[in-house]
Amino acid sequence: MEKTFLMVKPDGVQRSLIGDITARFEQKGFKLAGAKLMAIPESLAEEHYGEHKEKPFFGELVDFITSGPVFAMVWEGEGVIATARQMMGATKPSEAAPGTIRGDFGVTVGKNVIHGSDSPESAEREIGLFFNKEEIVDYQKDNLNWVY
Ligand code: RTP
Ligand code: MG
Repeated sequence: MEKTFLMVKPDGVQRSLIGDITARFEQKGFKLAGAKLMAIPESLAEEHYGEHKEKPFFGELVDFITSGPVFAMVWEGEGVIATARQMMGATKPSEAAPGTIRGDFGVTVGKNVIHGSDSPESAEREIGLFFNKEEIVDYQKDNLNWVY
């Protein structure tokens, strides 16, 4: 089954949004496969956001994502990579629709509450960067028979 990497960013953790954000993906019908609260080392932040290395905001982005704990998660489900991006909303909260996570909780692009993988390739790469194999749990969830 398809998996994606999602992360409540330091602003979301500080604003007590872990529960609300996690609930949205549970209620949608996706399955949590791994989760942990963690501090991101600078080297991991630089690797994770490597695609933005040349951008003017790269330094700020790395400083922000390492400024406090994040809540890292792996979620599983049919089409979860694209659907989670829809549920997150546009990168700029000012352009994110109401009802999306960034639309409901964010104000500025720098503190936009959540990260999500943007493709199957980045999902595989980011899950590998943040989680060991033993931290990803394979289990049955019977209520999902009513989702699929
Ligand atoms: P993310 O990677 O965090 O899930 O966000 P995203 O795919 O929606 O956006 P992306 O283009 O990958 O940008 C990564 C993060 O960089 C910050 N950003 N700041 N100051 C700026 O103009 C600017 N542009 C992007 C945002 O926090 C964005 O989430
Ligand atoms: Mg991105």
